[in-house]
Amino acid sequence: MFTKKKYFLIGLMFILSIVLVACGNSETDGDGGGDSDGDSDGDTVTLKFAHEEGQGDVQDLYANKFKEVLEEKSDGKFEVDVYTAGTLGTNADVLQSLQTGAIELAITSPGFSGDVIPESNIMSIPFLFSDDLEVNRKVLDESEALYGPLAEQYEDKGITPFKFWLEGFMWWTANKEISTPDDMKGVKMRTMPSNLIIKAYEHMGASPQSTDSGEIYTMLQTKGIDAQENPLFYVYSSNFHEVQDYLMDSKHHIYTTVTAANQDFFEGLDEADQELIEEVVQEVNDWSFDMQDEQAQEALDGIQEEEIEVIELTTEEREAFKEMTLDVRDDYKAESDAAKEILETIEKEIEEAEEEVGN
Ligand code: 6CS
Repeated sequence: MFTKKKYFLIGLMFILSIVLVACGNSETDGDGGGDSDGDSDGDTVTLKFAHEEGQGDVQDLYANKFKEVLEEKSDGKFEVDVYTAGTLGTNADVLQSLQTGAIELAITSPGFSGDVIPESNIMSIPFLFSDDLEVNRKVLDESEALYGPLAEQYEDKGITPFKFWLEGFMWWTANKEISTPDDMKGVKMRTMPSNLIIKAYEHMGASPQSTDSGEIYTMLQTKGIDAQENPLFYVYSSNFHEVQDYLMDSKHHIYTTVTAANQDFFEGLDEADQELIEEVVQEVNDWSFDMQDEQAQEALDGIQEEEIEVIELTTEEREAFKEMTLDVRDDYKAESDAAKEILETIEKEIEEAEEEVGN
């Protein structure tokens, strides 16, 4: 559990990070407010790029690849500073900093933006996406629902979303086997804070609790929670396998996220720079699919060396959980006209992609 000393240290780190960001801004701004044009030193523009994971995790590899490619392709005009999780506050703080322009770029996940941009909860509906990652990759890359009405919702909140992408299937880890709705009853399941995720687990009979990612390990260890959901690479790098007995290949969901910019910053760039950034995001996105796959494979190999039982749910078992969560689709559609359009369109797109990729 977190002690007062830990809270004090975390608080201190957060205040320090805010001061650092503010100092960075004041070097070049002179306007005293949140900037949105990057810090420029002569001909070099320094961009702050924050993400939600630790060093060496999928988002960190993505952000560093972006840094490498953009710095090279812009001939040094852009310099990118990558900030890992926690260095600029919580994931909710990062989202807010992206909105205000205190940072220019971020990887921000719907699990954290769902209550700010309710339509982004489309990504949090379990059993919506395919159990074929190639199908999901195609949908995330090309979807009219995502790059039309959903993108508009991000823009209304001051964010330009470039690309939605995936970090692998979500797996359950738990201190008991979970393969039937009966097994799920009353399980204290840790989730990200989005309301829709919490509702979905309530429908499954669990007792969901949202906590900050930094608290998951200790809460599992002290039995404050029984289970959690995350992609394999994250289970492994966070050492959840040390404090859990079962790993369920449930394919109940994919972990999706979005690479985005502060809108004022992006729209303030000239056309050539906008195109360059979009080109680099697309290149890194294409690269990230195999990268996340390799990370998942390495993690599974590592986890299997430990004392943890791996359970693969059958199609029928997965179907039973899916049935229990269908109501959240209605809740999502009731959110707004845009939400209704997004869900109805993406359901069709997933079906079409299943046919195309399957053939
Ligand atoms: O479960 C979480 O909170 C985290 N999971 C991942 C894969 N990325 C960031 C997030 O903090």
